[in-house]
Amino acid sequence: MLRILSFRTAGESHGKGLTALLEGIPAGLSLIMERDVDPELARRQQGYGRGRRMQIESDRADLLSGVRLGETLGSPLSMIIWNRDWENWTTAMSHLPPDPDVNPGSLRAMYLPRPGHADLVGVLKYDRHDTRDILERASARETAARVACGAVARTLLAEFGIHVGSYVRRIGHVEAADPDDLADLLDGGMNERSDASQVRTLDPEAEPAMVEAIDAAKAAGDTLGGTFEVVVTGLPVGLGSHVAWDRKLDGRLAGAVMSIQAIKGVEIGMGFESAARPGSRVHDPIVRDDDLVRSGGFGRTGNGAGGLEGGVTTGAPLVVRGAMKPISTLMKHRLPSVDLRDGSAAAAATERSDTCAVPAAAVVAEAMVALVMADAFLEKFGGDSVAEIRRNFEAWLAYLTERSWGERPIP
Ligand code: EPS
Repeated sequence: MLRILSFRTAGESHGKGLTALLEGIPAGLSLIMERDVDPELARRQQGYGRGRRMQIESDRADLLSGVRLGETLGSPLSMIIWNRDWENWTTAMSHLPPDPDVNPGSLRAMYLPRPGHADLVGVLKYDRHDTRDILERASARETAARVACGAVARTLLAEFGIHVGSYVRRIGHVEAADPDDLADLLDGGMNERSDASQVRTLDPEAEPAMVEAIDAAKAAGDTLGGTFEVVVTGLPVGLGSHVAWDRKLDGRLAGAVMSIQAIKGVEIGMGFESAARPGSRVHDPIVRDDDLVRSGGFGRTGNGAGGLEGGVTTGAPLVVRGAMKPISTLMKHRLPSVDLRDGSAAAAATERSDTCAVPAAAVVAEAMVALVMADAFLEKFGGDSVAEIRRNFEAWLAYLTERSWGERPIP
């Protein structure tokens, strides 16, 4: 999915912390953790319906390498997000073999795999017995490290006037109305509006119903999923490519968003709806518009394509939607499962979790989309420094402005 940038995360949910290693960011990018990364980590912690863990944590990225005197060096960035909750888990998550005298309960083993979670497939695949050996890494806590990497990617994109935002479209059965002023929100102002809502919706009328649905699910000991939309503005035409399957941006974006815990569907632009319509009501008519320099002087009268044609950016806003299933830890509606100790039928395990994390998932999806789009940007305009990339980018914009209508001689 990523061709120029690469990133890795490590860490267990209740281990000491999460590590992120990001390579491929050019030199000369102004980067300050407190300004550029920590606020994104804080955004990920928000959202109505989160569990008590988010009151324990106050995520910050501790930078170990890659920046000197406020600017990136072009070297790998390594960051650690310390888990505050670790101090409550030092026995259960110790890297040392257990003390023979330890109270077995303090090891917090779990033998009742949750349907929908990685618990069962993980213990079978990795030949473990305690599902904690799996669930600690499968946990969506890992997404904090992704958001730290994504925050750096979006800082790079912002240098070139490219902004990433998101909002929630659905929580359970409650669907928000389409924002009628979406166009006004596209200059980086989207998150100001969506972050002001506790469920990150742009529809003030849907908000109370969404909150009510989360309250009802919580009271019932159940969980709720939903859908969100990520929008990227300011992209120039020509990122990605139609020439090879693994260079098409639709696939790169879908893979990146689908890799987020609990995401079960991704759409680009009109997505599944386009399958139900005739072509004449799907494709966006092309018009000339000399003001749209980043689109090469061409516009579209709609954006059903979601900013991509042939896996290549058109210059229109990129629209990526994701569907999140409900979290698989159920407090009361515990589904049938099997006890891994003796094979007997038993209700699935339960432990502290979120009732709904769709608002946070949208922030994580912003991070993944930012990484893919920064990667595609570097693929086209790449260089070792921000200044070199700027020269390449400006040359492209100049070419788009000056490109002639010249006819080719017929050979
Ligand atoms: C999360 C931290 C986790 C969960 C959640 C995401 O903390 P804990 O398990 O200690 O409550 O709140 O992860 C899940 C719901 C899950 O199923 O993995 C976080 O930091 O986002």
